Amino acid sequence: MAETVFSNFPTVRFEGAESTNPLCYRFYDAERVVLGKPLAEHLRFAAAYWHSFAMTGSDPFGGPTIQRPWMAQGDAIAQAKVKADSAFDFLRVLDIPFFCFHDADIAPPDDSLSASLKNFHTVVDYLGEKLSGSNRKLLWGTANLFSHPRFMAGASTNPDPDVFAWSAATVKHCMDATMQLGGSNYVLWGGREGYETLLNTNMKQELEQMGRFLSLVVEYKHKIGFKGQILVEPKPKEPTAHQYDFDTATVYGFLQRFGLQDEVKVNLEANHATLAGHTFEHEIATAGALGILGSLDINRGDPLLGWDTDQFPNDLWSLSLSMYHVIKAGGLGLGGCNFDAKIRRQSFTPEDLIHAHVGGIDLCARAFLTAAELIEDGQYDALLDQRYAGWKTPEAQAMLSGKSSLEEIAATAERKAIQPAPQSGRQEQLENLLARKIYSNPR
Ligand code: XUL
Ligand code: CO
Repeated sequence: MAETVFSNFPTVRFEGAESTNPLCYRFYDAERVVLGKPLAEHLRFAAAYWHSFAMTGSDPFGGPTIQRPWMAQGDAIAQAKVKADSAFDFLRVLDIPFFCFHDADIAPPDDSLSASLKNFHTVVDYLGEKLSGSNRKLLWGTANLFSHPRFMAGASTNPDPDVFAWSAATVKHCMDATMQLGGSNYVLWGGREGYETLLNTNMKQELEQMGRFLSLVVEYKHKIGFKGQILVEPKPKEPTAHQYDFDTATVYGFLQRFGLQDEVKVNLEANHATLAGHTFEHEIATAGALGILGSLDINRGDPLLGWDTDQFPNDLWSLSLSMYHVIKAGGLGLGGCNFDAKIRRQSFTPEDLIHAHVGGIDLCARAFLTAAELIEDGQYDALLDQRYAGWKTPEAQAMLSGKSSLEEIAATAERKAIQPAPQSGRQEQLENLLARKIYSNPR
């Protein structure tokens, strides 16, 4: 393999909680079997092409700061290939299986649709060569339908049907590429599917367009025999003031309206959850309860800034609860943990990128081990079961299953002169149970 900016870094290894080596895993022991399978299979870690190999650290106040040496090497396709070599070498350093990409991250877009698609397929074929014979895999592919000015008023929700058609063509080719590369999922984040002002927006029309677009995607998935999952990624705002895919509950309502609730799941992101006024664990528990948990975008926001800062995670409390709800939902299945997180503007060296991922991977692993211990220990689930134990009686079951009518329930309640007694919610006791697991090293 050609020399890359990561060539000098050895592969990061598991060394245990006592290790003081800053570039080792202290908790992520990929092979370790927990709850019946290796940690690597539970967590399915992925690096994000856009944050790790494409973005340059520019922000609204200043230009690029991050070293992307491939940008200076040859023509645009040659640069894309050096970038791909570097991305695969980065996966080698972290020793993680997956990556995720948008079309625009891997290949240079062009002004015409056909020229853009030609570039895209050239680099997809190159990625295919790199994947074959390696143990790397594609977690998901997606289309960038938000950066180019043509998408400024949305992609599928654009008032101009030609932008809808351009977006449909792009997604078709991105789905083809995802299938060609053996991807496990295809993701749709509604970048600019929303509005800045109601004054120029026909919301009924735009929602109709978005529903049709998603139905087309699902139809095409079946037509080509793609075995992966179709995932929608909720986000409440940014870039638009009001995004239609606000949160998991909103997306579920939308899926039901278009009859897609058994076809589409969600890709949940921590910073999107907090922007929606939720926690990451809330979104995961909601998706679990609705049966649509698909995959995770791991990151965090900064509560003092309040926008989508996409930082690497550091909150073990929230992540442990998140992993608890992942396990309770039956695990991530074809999904995984994608680091949709970017290093800060001042962290411009290749080594910074490795530190960031090592910390994130270790935190997720530790959170998963903590959640698994909480489950194996049994006390927490027992207390939760106890809280709902009353529902196990035949009378309560009849109320829940629809066997009892409202009048029957009323008559029984009056006859028995029921008198519900207050019960403790035990919040602090439960918090202590979790805290004990979190503040001691996992076994
Ligand atoms: C944007 C975001 C995207 C999606 C993929 O906030 O999270 O990177 O994950 O388009
Ligand atoms: Co994301």
